[in-house]
Amino acid sequence: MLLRNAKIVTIGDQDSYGLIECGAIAIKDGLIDWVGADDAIPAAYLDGPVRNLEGRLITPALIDCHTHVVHGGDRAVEFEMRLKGASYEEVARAGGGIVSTVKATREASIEDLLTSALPRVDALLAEGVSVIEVKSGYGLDRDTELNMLRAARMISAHRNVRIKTTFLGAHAVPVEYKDDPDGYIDEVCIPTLKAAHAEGLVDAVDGFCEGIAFNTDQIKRVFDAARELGIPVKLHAEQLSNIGGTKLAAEYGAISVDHIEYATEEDAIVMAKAGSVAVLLPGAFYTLHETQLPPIDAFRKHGVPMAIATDCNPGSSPLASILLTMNMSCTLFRLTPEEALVGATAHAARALGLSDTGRIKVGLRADLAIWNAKHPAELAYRIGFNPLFESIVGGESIAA
Ligand code: DI6
Ligand code: FE
Repeated sequence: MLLRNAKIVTIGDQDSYGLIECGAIAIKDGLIDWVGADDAIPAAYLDGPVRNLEGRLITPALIDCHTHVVHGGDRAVEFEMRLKGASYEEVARAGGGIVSTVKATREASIEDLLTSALPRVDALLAEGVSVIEVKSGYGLDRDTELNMLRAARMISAHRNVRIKTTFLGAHAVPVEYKDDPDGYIDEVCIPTLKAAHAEGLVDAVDGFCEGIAFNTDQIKRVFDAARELGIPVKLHAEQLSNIGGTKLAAEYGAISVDHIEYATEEDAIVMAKAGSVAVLLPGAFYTLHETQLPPIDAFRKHGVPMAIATDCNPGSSPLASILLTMNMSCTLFRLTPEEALVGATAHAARALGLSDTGRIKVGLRADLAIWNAKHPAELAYRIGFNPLFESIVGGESIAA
């Protein structure tokens, strides 16, 4: 198939738009076979099916590289309680907070988990997303953590989307281990990681390194287990304070370090050395009324690739829009629209360890988004407006 008469945003190797004003893309066997100027199309491609895109914009399909779309229940009532003045303790005493999501997730069947995740997935797909990362971490017991990962993997049997699953057993301390987080790590988290890996369910291992979650020693034990199994690691770090998670993650060659509002320039330097991607999550920053900005200038200065993601979760980021995430990354974090688009494509791919998608380049998967837009900055610019015309995932066209 040949797509012609389009404005193409290839995302060049310099992490710039890489604009082709009037271009064409040839797709063969699900891969990009040729890309170039419309007036230089090799004759052979003109013999096959040709589509005239009438000047529309083509970008790499978007990638949401950090989500918790699989979970039970929601926390809308808690949201309302807090806005009526309830304190964190009152919310917790009323059974709210992360504990309530763990309870609802444990009560859900795999089918329930899948069914409740699909509308969130659909919202992302409607905006041109082709890859979604999904974390466990609301089960915090063996069976529920495994069910979360199984449900996540089932998504791609129901939708044309690629799913990457991340084991996040070290997300929170469950009530039954309230006074023994070390016991939880050693007796539940690590054995569950091994079981999930044995079932082939784990693409990466994550943790929440924070005062309210796990310290660096506890995360280190999880990372050692991951290393033994040969699984790449990533980490929720320095979201609310700086306790050294970024440096630990870099020591383990983390593919990404996520949140990192409280990271320092020194952290940026170790991330650059380790080749870790900085995953910025403006939805959580917005929801939590956070004021500490991630060290964007230090990431730029030291060449740390910046990705952005929704962090779609029922507590700190009930956000299922990658386009709004791009807008927030510009407005709240002062990314340029170009950085936002690279962050939701090429760098998001890298944060997942994927080298076959995220750019428009010969040999990569034909994962494309076609927009009713004239300039790529339009994608980050509008709020609550979706200009998607069509998605192409692995060469297969999906009408918007
Ligand atoms: N960071 C967060 O902000 C959330 N998890 C995490 O690792 C909070 C999750 C929740 O409140 O449900
Ligand atoms: Fe998260």
